[in-house]
Amino acid sequence: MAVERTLILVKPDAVQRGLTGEILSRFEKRGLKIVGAKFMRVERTLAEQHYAEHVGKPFLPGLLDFITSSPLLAMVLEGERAIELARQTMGATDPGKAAPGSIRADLGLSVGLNLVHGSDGPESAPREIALWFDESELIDYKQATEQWLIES
Ligand code: DAT
Ligand code: MG
Repeated sequence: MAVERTLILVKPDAVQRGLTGEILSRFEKRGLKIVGAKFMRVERTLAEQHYAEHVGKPFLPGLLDFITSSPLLAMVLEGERAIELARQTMGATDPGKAAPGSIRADLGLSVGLNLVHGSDGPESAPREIALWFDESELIDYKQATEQWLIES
């Protein structure tokens, strides 16, 4: 099976409600590893690029206002089938329709306040990761471990 990387955003509603650790923990418990993370207030231009696929949709202006309103935690997670696994762990966009046990079903309040973003496929994941992170901000676990073993 293929090891993949996916972009996860713990959105401002999750941060404000004190759910950052709970959400990160759920991804970690499913075996996904953190290869990059930053806590940041998002610039409007980055938010527009990130949500470019939604241009023309009525909810986009509100979504951009919300995502830029206060800091969020942006992360790159890695693992076998990470993209699909993360989407499953998050649950469907609408918390009311998300599978029980998923982050959005258990903790989400509404379609707009659904706590988390995750890349939706093999095309969007690398595009989104490149938007949010420089390659130098990401860990290569294999190389890092080997280097440590050599130096210790
Ligand atoms: P997802 O975040 O599950 O990939 P999406 O890409 O369709 O969902 O939409 C991006 C975000 O936009 C979503 O997490 C919340 C918001 N959104 C989507 N549809 C919406 C709607 N009908 N009303 C309000 N916000 C919406
Ligand atoms: Mg999406």
